[in-house]
Amino acid sequence: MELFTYFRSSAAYRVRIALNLKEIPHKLTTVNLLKAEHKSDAYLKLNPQGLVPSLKLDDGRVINQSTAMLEYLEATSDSYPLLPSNPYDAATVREWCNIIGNDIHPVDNLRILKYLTGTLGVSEDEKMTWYHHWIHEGFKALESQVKATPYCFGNQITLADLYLVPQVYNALRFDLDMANYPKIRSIYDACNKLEAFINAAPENQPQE
Ligand SMILES: N[C@@H](CCC(=O)N[C@@H](CS)C(=O)NCC(=O)O)C(=O)O
Repeated sequence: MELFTYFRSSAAYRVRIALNLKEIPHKLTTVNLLKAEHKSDAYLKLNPQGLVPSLKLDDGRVINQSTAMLEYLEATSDSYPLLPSNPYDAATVREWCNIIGNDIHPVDNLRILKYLTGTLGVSEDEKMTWYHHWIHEGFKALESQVKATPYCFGNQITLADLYLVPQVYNALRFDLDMANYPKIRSIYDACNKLEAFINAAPENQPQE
């Protein structure tokens, strides 16, 4: 498989962790967002939305949208299940993934922030207020539900951890005060002791 990725893309980061945990052989190809490589004709043929990541399967077929990739990997790989077997528990894990993937990440994404400051003329301070606000909204709900024993859903790593770690990484990069989220912080620290998470981290990716 070939994952088109960018070191700071949290959607790509989720998939990098899954590929590592499941030990699926893959190649990483950098799409540099700062150089607008995601808007190139070649990349748009792969991903018409011009967003990272994109996953090319061994037979050449392509999957876009990180959630679709994670579901595909979960359905096609027997190794390292990332959802609890009980359907209600699996729904709970998906619920937590969606708080991040559907309700935090889309409104705090690079193109939204650029639209705020560029098209709408919002100041840098106002942009950061927006950014922090939407993370706090989601993290408050997550903090009240996740188990943190030591991972989101107990002692099984689940998809929820794959969504949470990149989002926390991002929050810390933008100086979000994590004082009210001790469980989220401890899950982040527990996951980051594992090789699959360490190898997927932005600082361990090529930037070009
Ligand atoms: N829902 C998409 C989101 C993809 C996405 O927003 N990717 C970001 C990086 S994390 C991106 O490519 N941003 C480029 C831009 O905003 O111009 C997914 O989960 O794959």
